[in-house]
Amino acid sequence: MNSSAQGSGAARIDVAIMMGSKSDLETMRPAAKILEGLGLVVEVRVLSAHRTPEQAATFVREATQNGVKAFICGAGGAAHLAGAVAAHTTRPVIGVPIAAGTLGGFDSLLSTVMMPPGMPVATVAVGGAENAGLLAAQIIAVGDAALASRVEAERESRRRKVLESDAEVRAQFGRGAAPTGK
Ligand code: C2R
Repeated sequence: MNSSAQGSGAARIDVAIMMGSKSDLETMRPAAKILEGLGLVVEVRVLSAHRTPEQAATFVREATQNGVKAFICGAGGAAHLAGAVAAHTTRPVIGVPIAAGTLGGFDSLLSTVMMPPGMPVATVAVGGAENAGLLAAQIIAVGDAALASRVEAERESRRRKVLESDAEVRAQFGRGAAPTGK
């Protein structure tokens, strides 16, 4: 992870991953992991629309100027981070609702997804950081053939794992089972 603490500098960043609190980090880590595995450069920041509104807005504007291709924003509770980020950029913004507090994530899901017309936030499942990373990669891959083949290979490896599980389970039951010798 690129975890430069100040501004966004001149280094190439493909995807900015933001979260409202450090308490969101373990939920958000899979986004960074999948993106880095696909060869993309991420910058990961703890910045809050509520608690650090100015720093969050400055980061988004600077990252946009520096060519970031997508933002992923995770927040729990009254999750306004993704919407606030969308207000400062026209790059794609993907929201990850986080289950924090008493309502199990339904609060953050609605706060993230129910954006007004003109301000889209592509919202994944509660806790769906891995899908957020994959979605960002798929968006970027539209203009990047090498990345597109890495995304396709990743999809293929999931396909293969399911088919291996299928073969294993079929071997235990019914017509897929190995003959018992009776
Ligand atoms: P703490 O654990 O720091 O008390 O935060 C965070 O994302 C976290 O899930 C509790 C929850 O508050 C969320 N938070 C937001 C925003 N900033 C922090 N929803 C925001 O800007 O939307």
